[in-house]
Amino acid sequence: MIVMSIAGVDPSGGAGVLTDIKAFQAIGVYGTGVVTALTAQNPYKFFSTMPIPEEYIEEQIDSVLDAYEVEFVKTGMLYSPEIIKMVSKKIEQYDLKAVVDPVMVATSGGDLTREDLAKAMNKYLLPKSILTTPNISEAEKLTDSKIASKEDAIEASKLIGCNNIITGGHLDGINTINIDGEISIIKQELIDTDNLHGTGCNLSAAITAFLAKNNDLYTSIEKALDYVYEGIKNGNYGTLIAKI
Ligand code: PXL
Repeated sequence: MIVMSIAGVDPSGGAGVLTDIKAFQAIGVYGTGVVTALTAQNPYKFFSTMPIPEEYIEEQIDSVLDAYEVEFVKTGMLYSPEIIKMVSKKIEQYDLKAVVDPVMVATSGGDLTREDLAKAMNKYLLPKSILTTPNISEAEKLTDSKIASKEDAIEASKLIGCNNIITGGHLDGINTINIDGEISIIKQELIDTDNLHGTGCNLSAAITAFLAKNNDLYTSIEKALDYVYEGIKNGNYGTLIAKI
């Protein structure tokens, strides 16, 4: 069971490819990591982004997949429409099952993308993906709508071009799941903490790992939501620590 993260590096280890690998490891699958960009940041402050050239991201993907059989991949910070296009080409080429975290802006306020990526994600990436995991503001960008209620989230989930979970951290803990057009709601208790850096990365990485362990999509989402909840509850140093 080898999975892949294609994402940016947060050197403080709370988000991005480093945290993805930790989640993969905690859940018991072997993680590989392709880097799309370096960032300089910590859980409280975002300093800057240094993107990796697109051809070099492609070379990293090819070099790993040249050696390893990978079925499930998770994407995080993709930074530009060109990178999104290239990654969607790779998904097709290697017949990958992709969980897409449609990262656009860091919780700390840093800009993780060169420009509005929603259009490129909708056009190239989501139609080839098995799941996307937007938070409320990402779902608003993907669907060009406003989400202020459970009903709004359900409507938005129907507009997104693949299976999705719209996470409810900013909607009273109401997670809206749409799998093959069937809507489910999983409501979670919100924990009063600012220890939330990397929650989105952890969720999509955990879903990917649970899928690789042969869970179906809904079960993988359920288990990953529990995993992240435990991580937030047990977190320290301003970031998540998962215990399973
Ligand atoms: O959670 C979004 C995210 C994704 N990828 C990287 C990040 C962040 C948020 O800080 O730093 C590299």
